Amino acid sequence: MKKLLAFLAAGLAVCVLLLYIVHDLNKGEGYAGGKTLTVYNWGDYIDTDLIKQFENETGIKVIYETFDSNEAMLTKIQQGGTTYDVAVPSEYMIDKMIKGNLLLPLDRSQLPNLKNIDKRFMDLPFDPGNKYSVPYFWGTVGIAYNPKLLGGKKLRNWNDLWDPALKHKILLIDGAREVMGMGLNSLGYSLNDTNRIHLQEAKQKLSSLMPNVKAIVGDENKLLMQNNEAAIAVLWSGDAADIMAENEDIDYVVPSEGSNLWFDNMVIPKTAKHVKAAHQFINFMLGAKVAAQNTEYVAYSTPNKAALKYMPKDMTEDKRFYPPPALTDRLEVYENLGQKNLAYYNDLFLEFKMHRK
Ligand code: N2P
Repeated sequence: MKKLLAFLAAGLAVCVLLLYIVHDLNKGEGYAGGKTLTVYNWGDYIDTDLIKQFENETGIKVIYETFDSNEAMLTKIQQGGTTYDVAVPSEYMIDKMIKGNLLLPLDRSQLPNLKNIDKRFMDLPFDPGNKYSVPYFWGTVGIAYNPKLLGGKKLRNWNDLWDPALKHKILLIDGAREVMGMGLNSLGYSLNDTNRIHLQEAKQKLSSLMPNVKAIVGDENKLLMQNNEAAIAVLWSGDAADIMAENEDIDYVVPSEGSNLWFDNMVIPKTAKHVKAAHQFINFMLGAKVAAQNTEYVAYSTPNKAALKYMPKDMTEDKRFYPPPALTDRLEVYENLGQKNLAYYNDLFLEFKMHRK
């Protein structure tokens, strides 16, 4: 009997210990009892050495996850399975998340490095006063192409892509706003157009581009272009910069009909469990030297003015990736078009991908 009791007591002790560990892990504390921070960012969008540096400097363990579209990020945050402490949405999604009460206001007193950001990237319409978000990277959408694989052909406009000579040559970003925006701009419409007839026209026009489309891809576009396996890619500017650093033959152009100017900012979702650590991480990423190293690594354009002096001039003086206001002024920023319109964009994009007429 005594043996049985001892056995039951030992079993109970093991159960209590396991419950304690599970509870501890759910709180985001690791086995060692140290703090953790869960960061949710776009793929290929950070120098991972900097994550290690942050961990060494603060003792906070970073759990790092990636997404490949704003829509996928939003769904995951809303599902709530994982609680993210820092995320990096784009402007129209930030507007949507603010309106949906999904973000926590930032505590400026914990972000002294915010002074490093160029005023040009602060106080933008999607987050007046930067109450909820701080700039991470910015850029354009355009065309990267390899004239050597196109018999010397130069591309300047969206409409150039419909040339029958470009059969099976084009890679497209797997993004509804980007591809629909290109269709709309190619017709002379705004990339924020919500007129159903215009949107249908854009989808029809995109369907007629299909013979020239080689693939609709995510970050794989970079290797395909670098290795001369594809001649043209519609992509975000930073990916073009990255590709061009590896393959000198490639050029990048922002099409003359107009295109998208975008901003990706760091935010703290309302469900965050480690708000202080989230501020520490954001402030760390805003540091001038850290931002310079991160920018050299990911090749996107930094809004961090103080970082520029630590970066090579051939990078910061390249007007294709640091376009002056004269160019950016004629580009459009995606607006939050509301649930119904965004769903309509997504549906048309899906139909396009499925080759439906
Ligand atoms: C990086 C993705 C950049 C996202 N791979 C542009 N919003």
